Amino acid sequence: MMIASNFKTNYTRAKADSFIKSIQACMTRTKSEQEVRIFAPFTALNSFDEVKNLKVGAQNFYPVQNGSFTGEIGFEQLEEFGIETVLIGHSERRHILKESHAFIAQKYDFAKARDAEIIYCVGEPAEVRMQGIDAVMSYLWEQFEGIDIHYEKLIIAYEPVWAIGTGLSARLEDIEEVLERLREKLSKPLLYGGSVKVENIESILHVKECDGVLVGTASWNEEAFCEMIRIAD
Ligand code: G2H
Repeated sequence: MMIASNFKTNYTRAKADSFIKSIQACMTRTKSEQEVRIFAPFTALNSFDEVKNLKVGAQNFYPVQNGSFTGEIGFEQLEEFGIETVLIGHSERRHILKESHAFIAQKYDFAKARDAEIIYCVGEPAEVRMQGIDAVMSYLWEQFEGIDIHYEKLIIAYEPVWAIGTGLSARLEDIEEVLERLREKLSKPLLYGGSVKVENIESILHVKECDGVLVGTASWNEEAFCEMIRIAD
């Protein structure tokens, strides 16, 4: 199982640092067969000692090693902190930051060429969900166009846009239906994301074909995130 925390645009460096250290301590108290990831803000990407299967990752990057891209972070700067895992295609970047699919695919290819682990996020908006499962799947498959689905270090996160940060997780049967349909073509780990919390993580992790979760809001409390790791253990 994989359990990943996405800090999004939260935490000062000191707070993120103490959060990560406390999760490392939490993991020493668990069997921790599961893989844990923490996607911290750039300002908190210190070099952390690896504890069991916990890795700190980057929420974003610009698809260059370095260069003249004012305000952006290239891969050289991530590698300096030993970052080996990145998020690509998160709905907030697709919809709020207006990243095009072509740009997302470019980022994917770049991270792949650098041999990074990629958590690739896909998800449909509410209006597509209302049209039924076939519309949802067509929408999701479009998000895989030009994406090498055989890349060894690919992990997929299914995150319905309408469930993100709303407190309203998708129904278990809907998650299962989508993951089963994705599984027909994808052999990589499948995560679910969208209002995962202490109260629902166990049932979500029991969904067929679910290999883990990507958690935002509910993971920003270190006791809650530790409890989720314990539940997934
Ligand atoms: C989806 C998720 C984490 P939340 O963005 O990627 O956030 O758990 O707040 O819905």
